[in-house]
Amino acid sequence: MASSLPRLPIFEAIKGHDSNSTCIVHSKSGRRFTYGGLLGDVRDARDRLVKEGGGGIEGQRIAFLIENGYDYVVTLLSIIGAHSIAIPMSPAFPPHELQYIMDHSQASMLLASKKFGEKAQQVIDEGLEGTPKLVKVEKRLEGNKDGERVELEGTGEGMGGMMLYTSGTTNRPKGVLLPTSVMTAQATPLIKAWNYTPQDHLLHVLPLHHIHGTINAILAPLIAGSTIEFIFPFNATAVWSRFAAPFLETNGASTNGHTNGLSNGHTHSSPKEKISFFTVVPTVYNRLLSTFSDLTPELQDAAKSGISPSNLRLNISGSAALPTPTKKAWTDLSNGNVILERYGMTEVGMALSCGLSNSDRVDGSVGWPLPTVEVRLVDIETGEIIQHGEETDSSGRERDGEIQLRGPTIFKEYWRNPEATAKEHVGGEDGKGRWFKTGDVAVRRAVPTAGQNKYQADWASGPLYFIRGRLSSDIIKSGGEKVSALEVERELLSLPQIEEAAVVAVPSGKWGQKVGAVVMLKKGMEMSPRGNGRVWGPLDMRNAMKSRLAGYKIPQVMRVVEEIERNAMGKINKKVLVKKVFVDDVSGDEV
Ligand code: MLC
Repeated sequence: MASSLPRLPIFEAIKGHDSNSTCIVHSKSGRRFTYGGLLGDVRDARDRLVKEGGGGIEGQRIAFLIENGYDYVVTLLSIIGAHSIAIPMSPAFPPHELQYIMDHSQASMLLASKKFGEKAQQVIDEGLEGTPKLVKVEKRLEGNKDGERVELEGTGEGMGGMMLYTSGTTNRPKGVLLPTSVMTAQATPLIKAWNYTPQDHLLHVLPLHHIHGTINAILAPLIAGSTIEFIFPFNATAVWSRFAAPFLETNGASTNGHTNGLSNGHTHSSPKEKISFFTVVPTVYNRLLSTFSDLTPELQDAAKSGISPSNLRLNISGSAALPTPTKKAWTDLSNGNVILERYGMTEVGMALSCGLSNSDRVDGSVGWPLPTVEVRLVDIETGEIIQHGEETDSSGRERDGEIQLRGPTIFKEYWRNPEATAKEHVGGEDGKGRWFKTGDVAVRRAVPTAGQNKYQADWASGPLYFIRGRLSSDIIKSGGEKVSALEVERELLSLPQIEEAAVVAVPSGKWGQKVGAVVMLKKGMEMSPRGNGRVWGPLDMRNAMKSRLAGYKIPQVMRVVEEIERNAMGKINKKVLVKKVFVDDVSGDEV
C-alpha cells in the first residue's frame, strides 16, 4: 500500500509541526489528537478511499456527512490527498437538498459516519441520477501511531480541492470549486494577518460546509500548527462554560465537576487551556450576550476572564454585518476586547480584514485588502473604477462601488455552470486577469487613527472599506447563512396552495435579516388541509417546506396578500414590498 501523500502545502505544514502537539480536541469528551498522528490517519483514509473507488479517483467529487471533529478533518484531508474534490455537506439539510448536491456534483462516493449513516442512506434512496457508493467512516478513538513515517512525494497540485455549495442570485445553489492551490492561497494570508501560531487554541462552533468554518477555522490553524477544539452544535451555555473553564476555582475537574470516564477504558479530562481565538458570526455574539445573565455568578466571573483581551487574543466576526451595539456590548463585557471584522465570500475566501491592533478594528469597517488580494470599487451609478483619491463625487458625497476582486484566492469556477461563471466575472482591461464581481457594495474612507501600525501589518494601511449593502435584494443573510430568495420562491411555488410568491429580507435583531414570504393563494386552496376551518397560513407553509429546504431557508414570517405589485417590466420592487408588508416586523425581535 502506498505510504506517501502528495507534497501539498497543507501536508508539508502538518509534517513540520511538533508531532506531540495537539491538533484537535473534542470538547465534550476531552478526546485529543496530535499532529504526529494526523498524517498517518490521512494517508490510511486516502488509501482506503482509493481502494473503495477502485483505483484512480483523481478529480472525482467525493461528498461526506461527518460530525465536526477529528474524523471530519481526516476525511477532508484524505480526499484532497487523493487529488479528489471534497464536498462537505450539512447533516442538518433535508435529504432533498443533499440529493441536489449529489446529483449536481456527480459525486462518485458518499462517505458517512455512523451517526449520519441513516441520513446518507436516505439520500441514496431518494433516487439519485448517478450511483454513488456509500462508504462508512469508522470513528477514530485515538490518533495514528505511525504518523511520522508518512513521506511526501510528487509535485503536489493535481485536480483535487474542495467544493462548497452556496446560494446566491440563482434559484439553485451553485458549486464553488476551490482547487487545492486556491485553498492554500485563501488560508495563508490569514495566518499572517491574524498571526495564527502553534500557541493558539481556537474554539470552533461553526458548521463545516462553509468557508468560514473550513478555511478560516480549520485549514489556516492547521497550517499554523494551532489547536482546534470543537463544540458543535453551538450552544451558548457550553461555550460560556468552556471560556470559563481555565478560570474556575474548582480546577482539575470539568466545569460540571467531573471528568469523562469513557467506555473504552480511556479517561479524558475536560480541556482546560484558555481559548485564545474565536471566530463566529454576529448571531453567535448576540446569543452569548443575551444568555450571559443566566450563568451563575461564579461562572460569570470566570467567563469574563476567559474573554478578556489578555486571554482571548482574537475575537473575530464575519459572514454578516456586526451591529455596533453588539460590538460595544462585547467590549464592555470582556473588559476591552474589541471584535475584529472582516469580509469574505465562498467564492473568494477572505478578502478584507481589520488589523490586529485595537485602533485598526474600526467600527463598521471590514478593513483593508488582505495580502495577495487585489480589490477595486466600481461606481454603481457610472460604472467607473473609483480611483484612490476619488472616493467622493463633486458634491462631496461618498461614491458607492461594487467590490471586485482578483488574485490567487479567487475560486476557479461554478461547477457545471459556465454561464454563471462568465456572468459573475468581468475582463481585466490591463491583461492581468478577470475580476470577480462580488455583488457587494462598499465605500472607501480614510480613518486617520487607523492604519498606523505598518511595522505590525504592512497590508493594513491606507483608506478602509465599509460595506454598504448588496446589489441584489434576492440575497438574504440570516444568522450568517446566505439564502437565495429565488430558491425559496421556487420551492414555495411548488406547493399546490401558492399562486405567486415573493421572498424578501426582513430586518431582524436576532438574525440580522430573516426570510420573509409574501404569497398569493390559489383560488379554492385557501383552507388549511389540517382542518378546523382555518385558512392556509404560515404554519402550513413551514410544515410543507420542512422536507424541501434547510431550516434557515424556510420563511420565518409570511403574509398572504390579494395581489403582489409588479412594475411595467413585470418585476417586483422588493425593497418597497418589504417596507409595505412587513412594517410591523422591522424591529420585532431586537435582542
Ligand atoms: C438556525 N435557524 C435559523 C438559522 N440557523 N434561522 C434563520 N437563520 C439562521 N442562520 C433556525 C433553525 O432552522 C431552527 O428552526 C431554529 O432556528 C433553531 O435552530 P438551531 O439548529 O438550534 O440553530 P441555532 O443554534 O439557532 O443556530 C444559530 C447559529 C447558526 C447562528 C449558531 O445559524 C450558525 O452556525 N450560523 C453560522 C453560519 C455560517 O457558518 N456562516 C458562514 C458562511 S461563509 P426551527 O423551525 O426548526 O425551530 C460566508 C463567507 C464569510 O458567509 O465571509 O464568512
